[in-house]
Parts: sequence; structure tokens; C-alpha cells
Amino acid sequence: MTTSGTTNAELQAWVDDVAALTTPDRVVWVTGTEEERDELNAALVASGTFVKLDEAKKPNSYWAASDPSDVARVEDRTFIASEKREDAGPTNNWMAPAELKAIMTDLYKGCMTGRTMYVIPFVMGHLEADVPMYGVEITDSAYVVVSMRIMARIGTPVLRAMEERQAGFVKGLHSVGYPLTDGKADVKWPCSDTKYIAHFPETREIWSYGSGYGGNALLGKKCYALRIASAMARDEGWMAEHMLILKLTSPEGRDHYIAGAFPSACGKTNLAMIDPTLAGWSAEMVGDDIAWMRFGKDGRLYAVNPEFGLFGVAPGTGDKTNPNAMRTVEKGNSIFTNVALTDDGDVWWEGMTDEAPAHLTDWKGRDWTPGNGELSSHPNSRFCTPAKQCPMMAPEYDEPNGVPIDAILFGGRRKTTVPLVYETRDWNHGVFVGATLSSETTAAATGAVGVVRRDPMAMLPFIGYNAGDYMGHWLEIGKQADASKLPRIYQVNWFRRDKEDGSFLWPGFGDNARVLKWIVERLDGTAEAIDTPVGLVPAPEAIDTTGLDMSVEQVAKALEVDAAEWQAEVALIDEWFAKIGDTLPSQLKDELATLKAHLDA
Ligand code: GTP
Ligand code: SPV
Ligand code: MN
Repeated sequence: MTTSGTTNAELQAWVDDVAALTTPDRVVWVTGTEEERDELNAALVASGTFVKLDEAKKPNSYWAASDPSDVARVEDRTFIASEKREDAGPTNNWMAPAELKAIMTDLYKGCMTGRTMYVIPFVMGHLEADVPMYGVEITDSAYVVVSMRIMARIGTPVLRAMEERQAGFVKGLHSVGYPLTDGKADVKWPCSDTKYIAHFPETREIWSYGSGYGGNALLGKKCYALRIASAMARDEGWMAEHMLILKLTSPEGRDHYIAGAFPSACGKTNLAMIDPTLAGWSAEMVGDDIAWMRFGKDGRLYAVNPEFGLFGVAPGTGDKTNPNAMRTVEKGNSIFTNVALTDDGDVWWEGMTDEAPAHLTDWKGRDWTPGNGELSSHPNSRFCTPAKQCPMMAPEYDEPNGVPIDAILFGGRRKTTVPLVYETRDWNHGVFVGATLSSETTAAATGAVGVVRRDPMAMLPFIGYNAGDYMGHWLEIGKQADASKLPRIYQVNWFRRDKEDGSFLWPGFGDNARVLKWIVERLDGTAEAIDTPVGLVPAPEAIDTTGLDMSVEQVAKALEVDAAEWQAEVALIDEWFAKIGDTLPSQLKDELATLKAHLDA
């Protein structure tokens, strides 16, 4: 059964081919209406995937618990299948497209048996953009449909625009890989032990199999807006980055736009939603995860957030750390995955409140009581919520051409070495700092947590081509504008620890506004900085600690540049550059030589 079709011939032919291969019971063209959403949510409740939350507490919201094996991105199963291996580079898994397509075609054969195949037309960024970035996701998961409806602009208006223009689009094929063959019963969270998250950058295609989890299954997000888009951006002279976009207004009423690249689960959503603790400063969010940046006619770099929703880390989100996120999800219309369920039909997770409820249903569906030695919520549990519900969404979010970026921050989780903040000397030095960015790994991807790894521009898992060429693209971007028009580049680290007691050296969250204030004062030319071997570090007194119980000595500890730690860091950067190999731009080797010379001087 087909509920509808399209006059876009390329799309209709592809849908017909996929249906013939995957043999669903029916094909449904997703319209994006509220009635359709309500029907899908009701079906997800009936199938046991969703539990409806109490309407008074979280209107129109649902709790889902995944299969315990399907909780995060699977980087070891993610492939960049370019024609040539060297175009995927030394940091991506690679397979020849024909070989990978043959393997996956076998998997897709009959994989939607007994299921509905949904066709979701969507656009990343604005439908009114000069060049709308169309996509279509085919999926056999209703959970994916209702999540995509939150995360991207989808449905009939997008399809009609694609038909009028007979526009090209990114093809995303997704299956949970759990066919209901011979009347086999469904499960709450269908998925497969065999997983492939495959990208074909030359043909702008995505093939995903075996997972229902966010970044593996909501193909508009990381697969399209970062991996495929980064390859498009390289070809077309723009940038697709794993960045938040923040609008910060000073007490004098001046606006500054700041972009920030931090690896997964390292604080983008929290900084994008900051509630500044400094009097007179206010913040608004433009984006919390992805920024597409292009030069404007005035020669400045403009950033848009191509997403429509927020897919945020739940644990650690509470009234004290991120009140704006709490206000956003309280408005409802949200999906909570792998958090705990309260007895009165609400959700809870570690860090939401100081005290846990006396009894919960944990993310694995078991009884949970405080102190039972387990986390109630998976560390990568997430809320999926409409961006427009955020009470501090900037009106500029609706600007199809975005906002002019004044500063770019690179940050990560580092217990040692990296100061709270420093400024880079120029664009190339900033690109070096981004290209050598490092962070302790988090639960956002499967695998070990807390291991320091290099994560260039927070894009290691998301660069859709050769990482050395990607660094070269950043250097190229810097040549396209006057230095005075380029954003200034900073490194930040909210996660440095005290060497003696292991506690955080910096309070973080709303107090990060104190660091942003110094950055704005640098942009305005009013703050001093100390020239150190790594870059321009504020004097401890230059960080405004008004109202904060922190001595100048404590601030100094957070800002310290320890020569011995940096000598150890340089050895790690040497290893990293050796791994990048031939495509590493010579300018970055020069930057490393300069750093070494400064440290030795
Ligand atoms: P992705 O959505 O995975 O790309 O992550 P993200 O970069 O948006 O990370 P997010 O803001 O969701 O933060 C992840 C975790 O870091 C949460 O548990 C936060 O509570 C914690 N966190 C964020 N900012 C700070 C901070 O300034 N200090 C400390 N100590 N923790 C923070
Ligand atoms: C991340 O892992 O960086 C995320 C979540 O933002 S996901 O969409 O699953 O990739
Ligand atoms: Mn992310």
C-alpha cells in the first residue's frame, strides 16, 4: 500500500527501488502534520516503545528505553565509503563503495518485512535558504519519524518545494534491521547486532542499518549535516562544523556571536543555553550542536543552525546547571530516551535534582532506589525537544543567512594541561589549536570512556573526508577574508582538575560567562593578556570573579601553563601529526615547531 507519491521522478524511482528491495507491508509518505504525529505516538505506545508521561507534568511527551546494546553512536561501525581510500583518510573506517553496497544490499533484502516503510522529506536549514539543503530519509522506524519531526523541518511543504524545483536531495536509507518474517512478533526496541552507518560522499548518500539510536538513525543530523555536508562544504568553499552558536549581549547592549566546537558530551548544549551569573550579561541560543558557516557579502563568516530541535545529554541537566534546558523540556512535546521514569509519570536523571526520588523505574526497566549502586539513567540518555521551546532562543535563529561570528572556541575535557582559556595569535595558530584539540572520551559513542584522544575541531567522528585535507580546508578559509574580519579563535577548558584533590578547578556552567566576558573584552580591545608559550592567557585578575567564592590563586591554578605538561602534550601532538601523514598541511608543522621553540626558550 502506498499512501501517496511524488512528481519528483528521481525520488519516486528511489522509493520504488527501496520498497522492492526491503519488501515493507506498506509505504507511507510522511506529511508532518500534528494528526499524523499523534497517530504515530499512539502506535508507539501500543507497541510498548513509548510510555506516555503525565499530561500535567510533561504534555505530549514520551519515555523510551532502548535495547541496552543500542545506546550511542557506533564509531567502529561508521564508514566513509569514498571511491579512493585516501579520500577517507587515516581517521575514518573505509570500504570501497561497491563492496559496502553489496554487503548492505544483502542486509536490506526483505529487512522491512512486516513493517511500514516511511518516506520523510526534510530540509536541513531553512526552506527559504538561497540553496535549500534537501534530504529524504526512508526508515522502518516510527520512533525515527517522530524524532525527525522534532529535529528537522519535515513533511509535505518540503516535498512540494522539492517537486517545484525538481531539486536534488541527499538520500538517507535507514532500517533497524529487524524484519518481522513469518509473523515474528515485534519487540519494544527493534535493532540488530549487525550495524553499519555508511556514507558515500561522492554520491551524497547515507545507508544506515541495525540501530535506532539518535546519531545512527536520525540521518539529517550527524550523517547529513556533518559528514556529507562537510564533503559538500569542502567542494563549495563553506564549513559544516560540530559547533554551538551563542548570542551574548554585554551590559552596554552590544551583541556578540560566538561559535564553539566541543566534542560530544563536552558542553555545547550547556554553553548554548548559558544563564550568565554576571550581572548585566544576557545570552540567547542560536544553535547547540551544528553550525554551517559561509562568508557573507561583507566578508564575514555567518553561521546558521541547520536543526529544528535539540538532542541533548540528560544527565547533569538540572535547575542549577542548565535551567533553560529544564524550561524547554517542561513545555512538553519531547521524547526522553534511556532516562529513568518516576512513579507519577515523569522523568528523572542523575543531576536533575540534588536528591533522587525514593523509587524509580531505571532505563533498563528495573526497580531503582537511591544508593542501589547503579545509575538510574544511561550516561548518554537524551532529551529530544523542539528548539523553539527554548525560552532564550534568539530571533536570529530564523535568519536564513545566519549570524556573523566574532569568536570561535575550541574546548574539550582535559583534567590537566589545558588552561581555562587562552587566545590564539592568529587564524593559522587557531587552526593548529583546533587541529590538535583533544578530549577525554565520553559515553556519546560506544567504547572506553575517559581516554584522552585527539579530536580535531571536535569533528573526529564527523569529518566526511580526509582529516588532513579538512585541516587544509580550514587554512584555506582563513585566506578568503581579511584577518580583521575573521573570527578570533580561543581554546577553553571547563574540566581541569585540582592536582591534589581531583575537584574541578572552575565552577563551569553559568560562571563560564566570566570567561566569555574576558573574550568579549579582548575582541573590544580592552582586556590585557599574558604572552605564554601556548598563547595569550588572561592574568588571573582579568577574570571577573564578582560574587564568586574563588581566590585569585585558585583562578591562577585554572589558568596555569605548566611547561612539563606541555612538553608531554607536544609528544602526543607529534604522534597525532604522524598519524595524519602526507596530507597534514605544512603550516601546521610550522605551528608545532613554533610551539616547541616557545616551550624550549
Ligand atoms: P553532544 O550533544 O553529545 O554533542 O554534547 P554537548 O557538547 O552538547 O554536551 P552537553 O552540553 O550536553 O554536556 C555534556 C555533559 O557535560 C553534561 O552532563 C553537562 O552537565 C556537562 N557539562 C556541561 N558544561 C559543563 C561545565 O561547564 N562544567 C562541568 N563540570 N560540566 C559541564
Ligand atoms: C553527539 O554524539 O555529538 C550528539 C548526539 O550530538 S548524536 O546525535 O547521537 O550524535
Ligand atoms: Mn553532537
